[in-house]
Amino acid sequence: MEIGSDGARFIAETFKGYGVTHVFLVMAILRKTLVELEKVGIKRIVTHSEKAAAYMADGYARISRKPGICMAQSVGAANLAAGLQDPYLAHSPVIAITGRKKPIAQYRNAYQELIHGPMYDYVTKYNVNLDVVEQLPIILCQAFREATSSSPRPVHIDMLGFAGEVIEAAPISAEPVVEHQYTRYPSFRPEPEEALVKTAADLLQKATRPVIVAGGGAIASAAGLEIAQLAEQLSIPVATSNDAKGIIPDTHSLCVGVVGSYSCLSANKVVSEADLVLYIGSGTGDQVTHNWTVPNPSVPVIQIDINPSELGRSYRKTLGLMGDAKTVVQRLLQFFTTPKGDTEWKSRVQQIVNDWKASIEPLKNSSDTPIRPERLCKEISDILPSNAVLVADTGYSAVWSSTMIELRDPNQRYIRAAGSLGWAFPASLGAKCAVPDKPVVCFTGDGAFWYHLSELETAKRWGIKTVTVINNNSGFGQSIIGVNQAYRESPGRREDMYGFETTNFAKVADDLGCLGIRVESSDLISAALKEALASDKPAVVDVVTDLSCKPPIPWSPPPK
Ligand SMILES: Cc1ncc(C[n+]2csc(CCOP(=O)(O)OP(=O)(O)O)c2C)c(N)n1
Repeated sequence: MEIGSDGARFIAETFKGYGVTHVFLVMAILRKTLVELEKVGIKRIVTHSEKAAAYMADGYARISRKPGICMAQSVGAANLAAGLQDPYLAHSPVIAITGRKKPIAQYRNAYQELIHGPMYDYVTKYNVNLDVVEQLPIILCQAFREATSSSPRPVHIDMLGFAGEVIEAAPISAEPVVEHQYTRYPSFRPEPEEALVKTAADLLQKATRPVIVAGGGAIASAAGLEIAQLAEQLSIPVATSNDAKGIIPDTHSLCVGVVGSYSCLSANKVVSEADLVLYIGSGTGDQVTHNWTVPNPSVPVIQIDINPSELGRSYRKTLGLMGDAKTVVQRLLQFFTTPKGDTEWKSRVQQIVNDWKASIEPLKNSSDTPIRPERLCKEISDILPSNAVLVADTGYSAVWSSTMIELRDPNQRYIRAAGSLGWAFPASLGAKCAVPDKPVVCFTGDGAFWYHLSELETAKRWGIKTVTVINNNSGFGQSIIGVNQAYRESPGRREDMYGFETTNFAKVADDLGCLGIRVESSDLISAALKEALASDKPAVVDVVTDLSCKPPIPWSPPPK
């Protein structure tokens, strides 16, 4: 670095060294740094809200395996913090940078400013103030270390100066140091003692109805190949959390689908019938276990997790293996040299899966108008390119995409909101920035799309060519059941709680310089998706669907 350098140049050089290609922000933050970032070739994506910037950084991080960076000035800090909830829940390494006014403005009614730290406490694993430029080399490196290590999660740095200008303007003589270990996650691949792995292998060998449940940690570890090998060697069915959908293809003979509350009937049934559950990188929270009923709490469990605090958190009969998913499964594989071949359990599992697939087939082929979401999902499955990234929103968008869209190629990726409505569209733009050569398809409801509709302009401005498929039923479909339950028989304007004006998002997209295609008949979905994927503009496929359609309620084990 040049002699007489400053904080701005130091930050830009450090980001460059860590392999950062994009930062996502709302002005005004680190303005001098933005100039330096241009010089080193890092794209500065200015968004229309801080929350969208955080979601873009999140989508970028989940797909690139590198930290995603988002920034906001002092008054934007609360908006940015709100955008960290989803990456926090999804274990995604987002680095958030904000500015904070100088001490002279503190404790005397500073304009536009609250204390930032507490707003970030619950959405980060490392949340610090950076007050003098000499801290830059220490704190920037620690931010990358924290974000990518053990179980990844967001971090926050609050820099001095309402736009961080105190830090970026200050001279610094230190050279940037890049620790390559922390440019990507997982930064380390720890493994447990051999004896524990042997005990786990013995349990797996003896079980007659074992099942694997893979979670987001298995995706973070890129353990798909090893999980498929273990499953095939032992004829073990594989269920996944929503986050791990696609870790083995949905069409694999041992794949039983997504288990839990946003689930495939087949997965809940198979996991309920298992006599041993092998969790691989799964949080065992309420959603993946359908409120801790699937599997039954009495069932023995083997749990692999990089974070030892997770081992046995929800299931008391747990053998915990602390380590990286991919590495631990590789160690387990060493104990199984001959394939188990076909088993009674495998036949039973395949029967359950075939029955479930046959039961949804008519809906997937429906030609009803308005269009059924199941048909839309089938058309997406048929068209989705073999290297595509599918980004899904929460609520029914997560249920429809998790259960009805088939990922048939191991190179396809699936990410979904950890619960924040509206996440998917900006996250898909971030994902596309991470993999510009791959097709990125966003699957969202109209209620979710409204949140960050303005980012269509960002997509156009930066040429971020995603395809956004809107399941447009002019309302909050998932809210209807709850609203009806609240009203019961009483009269009233229940539709006010979930219904919207009819909106043609294709026209809106068109007006913003994107490609917009409105689809009102199921036989036209396929051509619209093809045209959108081939387009040289960001595209919106606005599919008019039926507000009354509901995915099936998740299967629960019968009470004993
Ligand atoms: C930030 C946030 N607010 C509210 C919710 C609750 N919520 C979940 S799904 C949903 C309705 C979603 O509507 P839409 O995106 O149109 O999809 P649809 O259910 O109609 O398929 C709502 C309000 C949420 N998950 N996140």
